[in-house]
Amino acid sequence: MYGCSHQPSASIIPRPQNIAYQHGVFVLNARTTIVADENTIAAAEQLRSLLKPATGLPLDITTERKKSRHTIMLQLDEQADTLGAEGYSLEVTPRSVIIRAAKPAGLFYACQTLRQLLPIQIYREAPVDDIRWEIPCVRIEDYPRFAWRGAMLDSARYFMPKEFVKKFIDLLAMHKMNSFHWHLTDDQGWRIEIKTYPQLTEIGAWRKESIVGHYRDKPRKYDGKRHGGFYSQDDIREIVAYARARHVNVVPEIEMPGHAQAAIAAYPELGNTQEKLNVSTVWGVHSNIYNANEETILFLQDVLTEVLELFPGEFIHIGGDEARKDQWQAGPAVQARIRELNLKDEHELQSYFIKRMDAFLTSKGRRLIGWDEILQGGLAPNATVMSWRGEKGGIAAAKAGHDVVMAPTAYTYFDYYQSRDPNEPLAIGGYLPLPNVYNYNPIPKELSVEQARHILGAQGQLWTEYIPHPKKAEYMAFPRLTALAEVTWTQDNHKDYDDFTERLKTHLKRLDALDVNYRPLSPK
Ligand code: TNX
Repeated sequence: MYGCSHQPSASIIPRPQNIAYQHGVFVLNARTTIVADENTIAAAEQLRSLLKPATGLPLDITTERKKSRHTIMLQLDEQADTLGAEGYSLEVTPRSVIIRAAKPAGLFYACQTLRQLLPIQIYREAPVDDIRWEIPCVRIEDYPRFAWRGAMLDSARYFMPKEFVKKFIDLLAMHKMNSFHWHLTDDQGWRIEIKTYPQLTEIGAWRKESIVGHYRDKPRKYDGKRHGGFYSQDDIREIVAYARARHVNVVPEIEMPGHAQAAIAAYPELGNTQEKLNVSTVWGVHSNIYNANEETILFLQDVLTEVLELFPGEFIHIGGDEARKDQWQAGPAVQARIRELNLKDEHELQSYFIKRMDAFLTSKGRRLIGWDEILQGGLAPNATVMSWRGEKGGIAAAKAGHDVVMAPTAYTYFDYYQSRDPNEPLAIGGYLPLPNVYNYNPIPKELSVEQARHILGAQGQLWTEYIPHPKKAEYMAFPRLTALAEVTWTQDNHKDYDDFTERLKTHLKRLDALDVNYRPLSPK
């Protein structure tokens, strides 16, 4: 056993691209120091605070490059950029740990790997007794396959408390995922404070009650309990900063022109009918969509102006999905607008609507992203497409030279059932067991190498119609999200489902330590 108790493999998820185990171990103890310079001091402090709770070790940080034993060295090194902006190398010998990356994100991911090389108790939040903090000697070179490795959380159908949003972001970062798509508005709730339009949250953030059971149940049942909540702009700044410190970009989604009933309930002039609407208490696709008046477009641009101040990331998601056109067809004002703008039909009007947002966001130096329905009636020039109704929309967009994020229902909808067990907790429907997620390849065969460069990556969707609280969100997200982490990080030829499930057994113990209510693995 060459003195190494961890041979031959540590259970790292997502699996690194290249990993070679060597003999021996590095032991983290009271003599260990972290060596940093002015470029890596922030990463060093972050590493110290990752290691401190469970080990209780003070771990001094020094900027002297002394060649002593027991050092963890962090180096930012432009030479390391062959491994890309998020790649890193990690070399563990009995004397030292050396981490190199071209950019801070790489250092961060190396530290995530280092944690996974340690005993699983490293994920505990208070000192663990009787443990030798051994790290097996390895050489790792690692970098992600895709730039967009994400998950979407729907905070609109059920309000998700701020503390859970942070926990979710932490879990993404631990899995080297870098994109948190935050669904903030929908028919059943508006969840982001907009100072110019206070009724969006005063009225739009609250609904009378919620469905109990499935919305197709007959008779439909309700809980009779008011539900709601929203994130103040301070909450959002806090969450965005929290994510940023973990190299997670937050992509806010403000839905338009459909899924707009909560906003129309708050400001009826945004709608198409004179009817007084409530914040919706049912699920499904609604007819109440924004009208396309100039005032409404300007209202949404005002909303986006506040959104841009809160979310510094490049991408802003404008929804675009499931906008039923019946009210536009029936509405004389909308029909007049279609004629005035010289458009063919309602699809072209939707396209016009999205193009206005695209031009607006582009003028502010940002990029619009929307669900694949934004292809209908013509894609806006700078738009990126999130392909959910299968991969067709994504393929068409990539062929037309647009960037794409893959989010197809068949592989990435974590609101679907995880097994056929009748005791599985209530879900929206569908069937998406763990191996199906794992075996997904976000690059469709139909694309040439050149076109495939437009596939930025993939993300998992946590729609919450049937997920009223964080514990159920964790149940639905895990372990499927760990599989998606490997889909988006690890090269396809390094993936192996059996090997993954072996590693997952250890990894689930880490999730236990983090109090994640994952779904247990099905027996083979
Ligand atoms: C479709 S996916 C929707 C959501 C629902 C989801 C439920 C998408 C862009 N729209 O509004 O929550 O199905 O699976």
